[in-house]
Amino acid sequence: MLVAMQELFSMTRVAATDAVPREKTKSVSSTECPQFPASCSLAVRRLAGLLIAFVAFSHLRLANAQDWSKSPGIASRYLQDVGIGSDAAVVFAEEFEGDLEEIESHWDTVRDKGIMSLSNEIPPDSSGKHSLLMSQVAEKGTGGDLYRVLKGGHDRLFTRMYVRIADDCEPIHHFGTCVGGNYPATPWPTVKAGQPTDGSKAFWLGIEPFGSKWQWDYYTYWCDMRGSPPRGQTWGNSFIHNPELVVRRGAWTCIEVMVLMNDVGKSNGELALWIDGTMVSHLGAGFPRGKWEFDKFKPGVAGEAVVWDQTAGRREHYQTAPQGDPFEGFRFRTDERLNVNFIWLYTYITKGTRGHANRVWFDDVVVATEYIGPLSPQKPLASEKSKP
Ligand SMILES: [Ca+2]
Repeated sequence: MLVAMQELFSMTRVAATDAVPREKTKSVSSTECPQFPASCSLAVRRLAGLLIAFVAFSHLRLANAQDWSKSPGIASRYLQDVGIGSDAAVVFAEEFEGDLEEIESHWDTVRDKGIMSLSNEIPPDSSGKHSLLMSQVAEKGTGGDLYRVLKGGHDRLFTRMYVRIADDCEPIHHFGTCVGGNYPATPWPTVKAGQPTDGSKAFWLGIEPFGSKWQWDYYTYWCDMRGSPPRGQTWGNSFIHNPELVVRRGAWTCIEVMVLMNDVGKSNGELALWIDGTMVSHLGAGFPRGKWEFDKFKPGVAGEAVVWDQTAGRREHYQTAPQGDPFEGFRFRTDERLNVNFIWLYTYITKGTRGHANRVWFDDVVVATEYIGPLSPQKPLASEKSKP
């Protein structure tokens, strides 16, 4: 049974890695996951998309959105995360304490245990003694995986974790910080790169350190994701493009991402991202304004935009509104049974200097239905408070 699982897991990863060379990916027809009939022109579809965004925006789930944006977070009630796992809103917490065998039992799939070890490096304000170190040796495998099913799944989920990428780490091809959903749920990763997902079966996204740019951004797959020339192939769509959002190698970083599933038939799904407790991105139906450049949405940018018209099989250039066009929101699913039901921590490094160890540490992972926030420091002792 175990072997069968490993073989299947291996096959799924091969499927993902095979798709990496961009030019070798098959062309994807819009009919594979049609938001609109294929016979509609791009202009009509864009207009319809804007109307959907407007309607969704007019019914924006502001109450839903605002409750967490003003919240201090669950972690504020559990100093150094002590006891946070018992909070009613927390669905999973991993501190990487105890021995490796016990830690592995918390996860449904653990791949390449040989590169994993416990490390004495821990985030500031962490209560523990260890973090998990993945040390991938260049040209000896591609990295490791920790994957867990979140039983039953959730329509709104926050995932917070601390990551530390070594100061001498070489560019990372893909990285998790990955959350997503499969219907039905699978106890191992089944993502397929290079094509939109089936809206009734899957979606996923990671917060990634984007190659040699070392810049945090989303890497998102869903059924309406945008494509690129020359054949409309799709790779993880990104939504930030802020050169100031630099990955600080050698330092611990707190990453928290929120996924809000759409109502079936609407594009009112949302994503939000916090880095070290500061919200750096929030996207939903009607916000922010910006423009598309193929598979990249650039917030705050207006002017000439370009998309790949899947129906006509060509580029289409157009001018945005003066302040940019409102983002249309996410239609992650076409079936309400699809929700957020997995978390996946991994490194995937395909190039590097032979023999060089590319090290990444993970710690203090919390998954919850409410905003979590960064670790809260231990309160100073009364005697320290009184010091001048
Ligand atoms: Ca720990």
